[in-house]
Amino acid sequence: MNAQPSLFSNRLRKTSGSLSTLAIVLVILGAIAILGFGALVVGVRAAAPVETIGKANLALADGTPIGTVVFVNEPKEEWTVVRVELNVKPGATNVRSFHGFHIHANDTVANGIDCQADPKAPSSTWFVSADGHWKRDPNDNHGDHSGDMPSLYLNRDGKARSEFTIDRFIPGEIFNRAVILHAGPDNFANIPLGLLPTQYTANSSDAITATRNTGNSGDRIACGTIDVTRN
Ligand SMILES: [Cu+2]
Ligand SMILES: [Zn+2]
Repeated sequence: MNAQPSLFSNRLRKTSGSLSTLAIVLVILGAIAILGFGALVVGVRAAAPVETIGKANLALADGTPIGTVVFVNEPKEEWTVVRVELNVKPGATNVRSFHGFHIHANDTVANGIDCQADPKAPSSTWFVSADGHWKRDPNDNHGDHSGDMPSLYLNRDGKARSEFTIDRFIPGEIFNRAVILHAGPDNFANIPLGLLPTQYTANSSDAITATRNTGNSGDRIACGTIDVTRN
C-alpha cells in the first residue's frame, strides 16, 4: 500500500527536480541572451560613426568674449546642428536685430591669421584676417557659399540664442575656419536688378560683385576660430 504513494512521490520529486533543473538552465540561457544582446548593442554603438564637435568662442575687436557657437554632427540625419548663444554687453558694439553670420575661410596668411583686430583702427579693418566666406566652389555666389548660415537675431539686451540645422558641412570640414558676426543684416545677394520700377538699376559692377561675395552685411564685429574635437 505504501509502495505506490512512495513511488508516486518519488516520481513527483524527480519531476520537480528536473523542472528546477530546467528553470536553472532557462535562467542561465536567459542571462547569456541578455549579456549577448548587451554586447551586441555595445558593439553596434562602438561601430557607429564618430561624433565630431566644433566650437568657436566669439570675441569683439577688443577681445571681449561674447559667447559660443557649437557645431555637432548628426550622421544619421546627415546634417550639423548649430547652437549659438551670445551675450553682448549693451553699448559694447552696434547691436541691431539681424546680423550677417557666416563661416569665413581663414585660409590666406597674407591677410593675417585667425581673428585679428585693432579696436582703435577703423571697424572696416577688423577681422579681415579671417578672409572671405568659406566656399568649396569658387564660382558660388553669396547665399550658396558653404559657410553661409542663417542670420542671427540679437535682442535689444544684446542676447541671442539660436539653434538650427545645416547640411552644407560637417564639423570636421570647418576646423580652424572662423565664425564671423557682422554689424548689419545680410541681403543674401537677393537684390532685384533690372529696369522695372520695382527693381534696382546696377550702379557699378563692383557693387554687384561686393553683394555677390558678402551679402553686404557690413563690418565684422566679432570673430572666433573653430576648434574641432571628437567624442
Ligand atoms: Cu561674413
Ligand atoms: Zn557668403
